[in-house]
Amino acid sequence: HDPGSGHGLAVETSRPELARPPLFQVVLLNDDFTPMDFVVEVLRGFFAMDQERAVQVMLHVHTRGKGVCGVFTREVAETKVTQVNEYSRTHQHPLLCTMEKL
Ligand code: TYC
Repeated sequence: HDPGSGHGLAVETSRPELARPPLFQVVLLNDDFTPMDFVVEVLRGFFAMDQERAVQVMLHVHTRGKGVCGVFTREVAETKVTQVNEYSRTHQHPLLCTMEKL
């Protein structure tokens, strides 16, 4: 969109390709104590998963040891990790959330 400036010169003359920001996986780790239902609620509440997807991811983490909750830019990933870990500690569960650069 170029509204112009009234003197005939284009305001936007090129469309340089913007650099893509680095992406980070937010990862959930398994432990022996956090209840499965709590993990499902975390995946639904912080990562916008429906019940079926949240159970799938929870069971993947439970059986494989870790699993990806989502892929985000650095600041969003850091915020998710902090919020999930604070929420888990508030509820006295040892659930751990981390991030890994793609
Ligand atoms: N292993 C836990 C249990 O048997 C469930 C669990 C799943 C915990 C995923 C953490 O990230 C996790 N209650």
